[in-house]
Amino acid sequence: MTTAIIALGSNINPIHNIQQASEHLFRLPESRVLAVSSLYRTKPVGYLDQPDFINAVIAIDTHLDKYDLLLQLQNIENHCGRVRPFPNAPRTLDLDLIDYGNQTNTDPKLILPHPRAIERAFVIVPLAEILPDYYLNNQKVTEILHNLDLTGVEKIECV
Ligand code: PH2
Ligand code: MG
Ligand code: MG
Repeated sequence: MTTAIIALGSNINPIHNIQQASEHLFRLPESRVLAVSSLYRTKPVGYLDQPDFINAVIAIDTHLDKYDLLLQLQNIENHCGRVRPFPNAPRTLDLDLIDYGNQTNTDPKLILPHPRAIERAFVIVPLAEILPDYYLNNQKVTEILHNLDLTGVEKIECV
């Protein structure tokens, strides 16, 4: 069994899409959901001229190989109608594999841990909510959180 961390993001019909995606994650083969974060409304990072995102993080235990898991995540993205008109365009659903059992992978198709995760409050805040003691890039999540600017990341109390 390997623990994997999955970041969910959407800024087109986002609450619906994130809920759909989490239902799919509960049905992943050879896997079991360990924890689901709250939903967070977040200001776009990078390309700014787009709607706010909804972000969340889900932790699973899985027997799937990391590439099989990646394929499953891509299938869920496609099922939820992901289109990529241009880089960083608003997205119906983005599922990023953030970490897989603390393994390092340098294959450009699947870099692990996710190279930008530790800079992104929209990933670290929900991760810290569910697994504060987890280590990402050999750093405790609460310590990563401590060094981040958390503006623009707001927990949704009630959907
Ligand atoms: N995803 C991006 C780029 N910028 N900003 C927020 N707030 N949330 C995201 O999920 C996000 C982003 C690329 O995947
Ligand atoms: Mg992404
Ligand atoms: Mg992605």
